[in-house]
Amino acid sequence: MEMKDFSLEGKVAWVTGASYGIGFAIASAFATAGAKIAFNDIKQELVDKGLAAYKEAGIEAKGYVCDVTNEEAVQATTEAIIKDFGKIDILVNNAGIIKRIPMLDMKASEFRQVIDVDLNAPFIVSKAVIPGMIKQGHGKIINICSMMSELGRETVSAYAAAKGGLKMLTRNIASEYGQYNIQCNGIGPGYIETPQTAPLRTPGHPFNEFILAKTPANRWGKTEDLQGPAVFLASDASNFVNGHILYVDGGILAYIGKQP
Ligand code: NAP
Ligand code: GCO
Repeated sequence: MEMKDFSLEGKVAWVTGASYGIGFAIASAFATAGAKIAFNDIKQELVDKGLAAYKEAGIEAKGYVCDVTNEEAVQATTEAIIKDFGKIDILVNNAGIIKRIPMLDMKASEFRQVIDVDLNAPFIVSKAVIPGMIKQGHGKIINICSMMSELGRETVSAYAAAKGGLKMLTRNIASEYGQYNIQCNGIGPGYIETPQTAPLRTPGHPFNEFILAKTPANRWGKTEDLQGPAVFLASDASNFVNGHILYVDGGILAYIGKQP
């Protein structure tokens, strides 16, 4: 093995929902490793915000307005990225939402909306990108899973169902397309400091104390903690890793939790 195996030089990566948060951190790490970056978000102003952030970080990224649940928009964006960059080597299905509502209070339409973004969309985007990966003889797909791919908790029934399904979609893409030298793996972040978890992190919030007690590292994760694992799964260094969910959680899944 050589260190160049971890390089993404000459690669083109599409990270969905990457104007900020985990997607932005992963795309930034890919750029540092040499990749060209395409990202999308659901609104032009978010894409513009992302472009400004990438520029400030010295990263030349191209942004696309695309709702990942819209199959036509995803197909058009896939074609636009391939027209602009010539290919897509790496896809990160990062875009996601959560609705924290007790199941009995959740409308079926709210449940379906979470499933649509967090599970149906990774199917739609992967389906659009895989044919090009087959044609070029290689590809990397990374699905952003969750602790909720393995665990449940109150108020996140839709999200857990979606992320559990995303774990199995990851394994199925690996099974169906591994023969074309396409590796599909997942990253399962623990509890990370991003806008999505901001409501849970207010000092003194019982959930904040709970997560600190459940995490051996005794801290919330930072988006930077996900960068190395993402580069590894996007690089040639992981060409024989397929269908694996890499949990980057500070040890939460291994730990019964600190005694109160
Ligand atoms: P975030 O801060 O809420 O960012 C999510 C991004 O996805 C936003 O840019 C959002 O745009 C975009 N998005 C949402 N729906 C979209 C759609 N239909 N089409 C295109 N873009 C869409 O979330 P995050 O914390 O960075 O999480 C990113 C991923 O990691 C998600 O899949 C999440 O489930 C997962 N995750 C997060 C944590 C954590 O602790 N933060 C842990 C495990 C897994 P808008 O701003 O317009 O909504
Ligand atoms: C929650 C949190 C989690 C994190 C993440 C954990 O409400 O429990 O939002 O779901 O977002 O998915 O891995």
